[in-house]
Amino acid sequence: MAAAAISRVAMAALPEPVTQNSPATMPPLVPNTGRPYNPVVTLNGWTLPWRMNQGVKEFHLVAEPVVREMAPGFKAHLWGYNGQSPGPTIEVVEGDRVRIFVTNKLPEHTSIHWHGQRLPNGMDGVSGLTQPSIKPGKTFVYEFEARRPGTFMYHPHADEMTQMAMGMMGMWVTHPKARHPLIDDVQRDFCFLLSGYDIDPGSYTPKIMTMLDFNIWSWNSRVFPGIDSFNVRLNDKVRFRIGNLTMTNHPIHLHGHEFMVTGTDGGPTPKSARWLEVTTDIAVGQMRQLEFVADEEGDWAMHCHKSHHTMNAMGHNVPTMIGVDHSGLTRKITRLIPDYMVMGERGMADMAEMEMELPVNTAPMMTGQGPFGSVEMGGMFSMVKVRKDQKPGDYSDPGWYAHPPGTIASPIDVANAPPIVAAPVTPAVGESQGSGVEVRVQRPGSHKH
Ligand SMILES: [Cu+2]
Repeated sequence: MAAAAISRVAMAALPEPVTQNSPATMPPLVPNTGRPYNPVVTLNGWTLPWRMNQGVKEFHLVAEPVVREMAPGFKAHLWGYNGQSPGPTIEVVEGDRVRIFVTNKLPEHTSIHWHGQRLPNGMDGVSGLTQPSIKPGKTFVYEFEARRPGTFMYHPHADEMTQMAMGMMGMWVTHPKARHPLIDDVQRDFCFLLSGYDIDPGSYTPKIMTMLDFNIWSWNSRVFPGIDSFNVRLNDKVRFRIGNLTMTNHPIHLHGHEFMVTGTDGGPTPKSARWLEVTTDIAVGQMRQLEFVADEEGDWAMHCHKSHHTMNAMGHNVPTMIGVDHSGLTRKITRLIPDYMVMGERGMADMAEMEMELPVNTAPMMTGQGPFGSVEMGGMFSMVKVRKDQKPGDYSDPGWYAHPPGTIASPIDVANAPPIVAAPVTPAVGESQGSGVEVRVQRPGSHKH
């Protein structure tokens, strides 16, 4: 039998599938078998345990319908793996031989494509092209060597539109087997996937035919305020591995620090091709690896910079009402409908503050209580909490940042403020300081000497 062929004996006993029911961020899974590595932390997720079988790392993924809490009070009926959407992160080491059993408990066939991996063609998971689809109730086995270190993804390559719109995806991290010139050691290594859904307020199942108009923009199938913060110690080197399996690009923005993109799904980026940024666009099907030293204390926002992606389910047909005076109309309507309410006359911030009754299963459009009031965010928004006293390896939420006195933007008492001093006059371009000379354009040839 060829070395690359799957051992029929090994297949005889399937490893017990492990299931996770909590959407909480699980602590890193420190390896107790196989080669050592520094594990990642999956945002509002977990790493799949494995068993060693004669030198092969064996995992068991179960494709199945799941109920995912996307935020407190908002549950979605998705499809995922081993109890959650996204599925568990798979962590291996460069050079590991990996065997993954995939059991299909969905009502239709599926397959798994190992996005970004070097592997034998027949292990690539493209239903119909490289393998027959995995029919409901059946188990397939994939086996290959994790040939290069990096961050990868997994997702079905069978009825993709439906299965990815339903949340079937996961991350895969291959750690380097030794010190790698382009892969730095970090103290905190976070990973998560960007995923988008179209779930009407009050309903539970995503609309799978949606092409563009998604209304739920999530990180690992969670939306703010349901997304955990990234809690780190001051001066930690921090890495984010972010994969995009939505249907549009997401410019991911970090406050208070600059980062470098140190890797893509193609592997580590050469040092000469790295530059500092505070926002990096992650296109569909891409992975970006961001690294920075968290050397500024505080609660730093981190979010998608498309402002509609930091909101939860909303009616897209709401007209822009800024500057419209409804007072006369409202009075007339209130006579007929006592609860009538006008929205958006001064902007949409009121939406976050008013206690409007929501349908039973949804998340408010913009919400999240911060220490100073409503954060007016939703969707793809979280925080990096940098603290001096966060213990190494402690990922728990340290609470709100206590700002040193005098370091918070604050209101001033305009009435009792010193008199306004006129700003110094700045000469316009073409004017010399205070001369008041007007510049005239002369037509060529009209010079007189
Ligand atoms: Cu976005």
